[in-house]
Amino acid sequence: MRVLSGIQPSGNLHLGNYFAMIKRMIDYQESSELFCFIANYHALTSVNDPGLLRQKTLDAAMDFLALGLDPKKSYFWVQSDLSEVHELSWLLSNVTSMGLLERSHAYKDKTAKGIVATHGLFAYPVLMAADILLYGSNKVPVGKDQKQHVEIARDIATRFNYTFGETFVIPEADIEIDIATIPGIDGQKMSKSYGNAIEIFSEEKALRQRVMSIKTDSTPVDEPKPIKDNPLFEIYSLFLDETGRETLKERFETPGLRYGDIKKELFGIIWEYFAPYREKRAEYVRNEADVVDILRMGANKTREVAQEYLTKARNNVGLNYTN
Ligand code: AQP
Repeated sequence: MRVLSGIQPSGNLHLGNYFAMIKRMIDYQESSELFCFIANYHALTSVNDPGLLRQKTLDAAMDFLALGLDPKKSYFWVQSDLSEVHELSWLLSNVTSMGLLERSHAYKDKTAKGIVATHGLFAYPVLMAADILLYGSNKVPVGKDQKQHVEIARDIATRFNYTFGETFVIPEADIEIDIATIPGIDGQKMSKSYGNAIEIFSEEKALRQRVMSIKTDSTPVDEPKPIKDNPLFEIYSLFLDETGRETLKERFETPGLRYGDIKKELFGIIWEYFAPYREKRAEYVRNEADVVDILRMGANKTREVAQEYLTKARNNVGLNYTN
């Protein structure tokens, strides 16, 4: 089985990215063929600072490697190293109706938040479909925000296969229900670009400050605290198993709990959880040239798979006019 997912280097990676996607991808390495890429073409829809894009691309690569992505076992590359994806994107564009793209929630949400409504942002789901279909992916582990995009990829693949004959694998989204949408410190979806993220590789002081500013309600100390729509409870729960979650729930429901104490505890848990990964990451930072080599080799290895699907698609639509 092929499992694929990507991440935009549009900022620093956060707990939402980690628990909904990165951690699950890394777990998949044991049982599947894993395809993982840094989506820098996609990031261009929101980043227009070249230095920042370069830096965040390398940062994301180091994050993934430190968190356990094994480039020998898996396919790991930077999206822009395989321009094949653009050719496929164009082929897919021609079986994609405007109506399908107009229904994209992500496009509507982003433009409502002030991101300029460019053609790139509008066509984002087509490029994402190309990312998925180019490698014959069966499963796409994502957070709930990306579910619709995977459904669009399925629609496009189905339409293409129907029009030009069997070409692509029809992929499916893989969403973990318990962690479908992880809230940020303001209770909205945690996002790199909304200024509400808890970053996994923050400095100690910045991390403490972030955790201490998680939004809480004004329930008096001597009353039970709500757990529903409570970002503090939800973020803390990410680090617990079922029994731990039950215990945390009881603590919230017992009068006397102080949010400030829970936040301090949570800071300690996050800091400890990522400690071994921080050390590994520091090694990659010291050896940046090795990271670049890993990415180049990853692109070469992945190109072979991309060529196979692209050639098939080119032939099936009739671009190969010598046949
Ligand atoms: N808050 C979240 N809860 C659950 N899943 C999340 N993901 C992101 N935020 C949450 C999942 O992380 C993966 C990578 O996301 P992405 O970088 O490709 O794009 P995104 O969904 O747009 O993430 P951000 O952080 O919100 O980035 P910006 O601010 O640049 O748009 C995806 O699987 C996503 O579902």
